[in-house]
Amino acid sequence: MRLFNEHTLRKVTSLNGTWRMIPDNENKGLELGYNKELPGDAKAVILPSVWNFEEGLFRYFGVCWYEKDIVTETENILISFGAVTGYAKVYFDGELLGEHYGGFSAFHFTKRTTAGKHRITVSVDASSDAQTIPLPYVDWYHYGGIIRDVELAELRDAYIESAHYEYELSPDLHSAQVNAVVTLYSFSDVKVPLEFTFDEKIAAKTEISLKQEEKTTVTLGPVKVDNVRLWDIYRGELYSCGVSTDTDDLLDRIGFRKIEVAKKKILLNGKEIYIKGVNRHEEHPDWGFAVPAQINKRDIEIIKNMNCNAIRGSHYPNSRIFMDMLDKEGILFYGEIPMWGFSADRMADPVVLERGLNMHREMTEQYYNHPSVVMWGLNNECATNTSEGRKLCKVYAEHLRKKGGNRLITFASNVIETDICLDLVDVVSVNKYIGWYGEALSGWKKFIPWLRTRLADAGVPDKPIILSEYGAAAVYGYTSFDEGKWSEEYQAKLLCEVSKLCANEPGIVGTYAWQYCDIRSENELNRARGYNNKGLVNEYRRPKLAYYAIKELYGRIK
Ligand code: ADA
Repeated sequence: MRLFNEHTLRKVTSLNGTWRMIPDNENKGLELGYNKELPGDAKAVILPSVWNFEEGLFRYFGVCWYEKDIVTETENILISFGAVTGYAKVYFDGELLGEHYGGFSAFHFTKRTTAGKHRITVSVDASSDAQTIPLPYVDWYHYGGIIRDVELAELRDAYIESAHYEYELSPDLHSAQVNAVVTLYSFSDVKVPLEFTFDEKIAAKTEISLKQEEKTTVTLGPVKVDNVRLWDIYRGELYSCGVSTDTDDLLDRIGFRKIEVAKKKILLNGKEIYIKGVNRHEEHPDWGFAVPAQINKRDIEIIKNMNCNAIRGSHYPNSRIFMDMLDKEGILFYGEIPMWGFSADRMADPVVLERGLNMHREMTEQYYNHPSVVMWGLNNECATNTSEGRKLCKVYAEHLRKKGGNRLITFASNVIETDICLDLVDVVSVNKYIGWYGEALSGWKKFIPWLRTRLADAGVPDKPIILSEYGAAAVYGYTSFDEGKWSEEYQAKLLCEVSKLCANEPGIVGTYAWQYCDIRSENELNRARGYNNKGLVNEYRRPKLAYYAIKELYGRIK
């Protein structure tokens, strides 16, 4: 689901709603023929959703099978999934159609078939091991399921798989040249007309020959845009654009903006900015990862109300509709893959490297046109102080520089003292929990100015620094005069003191408080209530004292 219609020509039907589902604890579904027909005791579930809220499945992290019967009117179809947590295998009338690994990005499969009744079956494996991303141990919950929209598109011979709008702004940022880079796929050898529309006007036209079962990429344009309305913080200036053949189309929106670093600063459209951010998990206690669009919208309202101008999508790609909303509201987004807490030996595993790279490929591909995405994160709190970590970071950074568009590159380091990857990025991001784990709150006063010394020692004196995580847990409703740990007072005090120190420190260009809302955590033993309680609002989005304190403070920072 997007915030606008992506198609007016292509016939798309939502496959959300009722499916049949059954857990497969022993992973014997294929042997038992689940791919052809699920057993009679499969139960009805409503998608998108996580299975953990179905009776008896709260702590189930294995395989589940889903099945739905569909009727098609054409021979060529495309089945798309917004996201399926873990490993998905998709069967069409019992035959394997394709597989996809990675829980937070979209994927699709095409099929040439006959018009009529068909069956789609999906096995979803949400288990984790030493080679999965994320690993078994994380500080959030491993929900399983088909967590984002499922759609069926009925196609003619050719369809538009993707369209990237690449633009170059003039040095004064007053005009731009835009090209549409379009990838098409065809079920047969055909010649199709192709049109690029920009801001409701036809910008370029051509005719292209497509080969059967092949992808073809063409560039259309450039179109010149004068008097550009720039996309900026709180100014979601968007231009509609689209490409179409005679039978298919793909519509989108872009925003013109320029993000760069210059001598310890981040510049947006040539002007210095200060990031007033929060970390946010796309999670809700009653919906898991299948957060309804209405809650996503409300989250943005609450975050904007707190005078934030930025969100870090910790720790995985968020839903497209959420990205559309950020584009419209003019909020900056920092996107990353769920590579959280990987040790050197895990990062040295070629399976991990390739899986992570593929997740980056999908994230850059799917987020390409979103102006709100200004920063890519390679990973979070990994062994970036080791040669294994450096090797992996180099591969990901190279990919992002080539394919990521005009975005800054970073990663969140919790080993800043010994990190050896700082030269690979545009912005140095630091996670630190002084005042919560270990050291006393007063430690921040030394730590913040020390960061600049550390960067100089690391040979990167001019890189801007962001505090990508800092915070303290507060159990919602627990208040106390003594400002003790777990109280709302202590949390508010810590967040404000640190945010203020950062705002007054030259070379620190922003903060992402940890975290927007309380989230359910795997780390039950160390987490009161089984939640990470460092939210500025609780899991039901009710404000704690820190919410008002940060709102007031961020309101004062220019
Ligand atoms: C880490 C991690 C977060 C969260 C946080 C905490 O920095 O990146 O996901 O677990 O610690 O609350 O301890």
